[in-house]
Amino acid sequence: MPLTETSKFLSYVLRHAPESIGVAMDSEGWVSVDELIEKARAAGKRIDPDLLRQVVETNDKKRFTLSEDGASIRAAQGHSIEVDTVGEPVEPPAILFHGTATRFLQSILKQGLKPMGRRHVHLSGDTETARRVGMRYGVPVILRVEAGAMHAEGQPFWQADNGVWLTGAVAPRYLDREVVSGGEGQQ
Ligand code: HQG
Repeated sequence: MPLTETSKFLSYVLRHAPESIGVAMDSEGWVSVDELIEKARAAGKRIDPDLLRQVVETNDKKRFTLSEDGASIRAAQGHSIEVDTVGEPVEPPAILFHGTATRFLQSILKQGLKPMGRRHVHLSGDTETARRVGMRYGVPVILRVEAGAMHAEGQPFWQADNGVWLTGAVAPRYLDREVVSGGEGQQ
């Protein structure tokens, strides 16, 4: 399969539906590479170890993580199923960013950020990444998140294998619209 198609297939299986091909997943989201390849083939998707390694290495957002011994693979973040890929909470920087689309802004400023279809709210350490995330849904807008204050008040944060910051719902009082020069979300 082409790289992008393989990446999309892996995202679906590893984040949302391991049962769709009958592959076993442990409580931390890992599946056996050998079993994944075998079950994918049975489902009509040809993947081999080299292709898998290529997808892991070239993926623009480092969506997948291979275990140190190369025997297991998991999605770094973005899950909808209940797996613990994040380990222990860590202290976040004082400010993190969330990129969204202008059409969601009113609702977000009123209700706060919610995990929606995922296990966590996803936050970025920089505005450029946040802008790219927001662009997926329309005209992007960047929110500043007072992560340090949330953390000081007891809300846990985690960092995914690929650096993306994760937390639970973010109340509106921690959110501010990022004012940017040039209108492009660049710092
Ligand atoms: C919005 C991608 C209305 C939220 C990215 C977002 C990221 C609300 C959308 C990762 C809301 C959910 C995650 C509220 C949140 N009212 N809208 N109260 N609360 N929203 O895709 O953060 O390509 O589930 O702003 O790069 O956009 O999958 O989350 O627009 O890292 O690897 O609801 O997914 O990575 O959308 O993206 P998503 P996200 P991948």
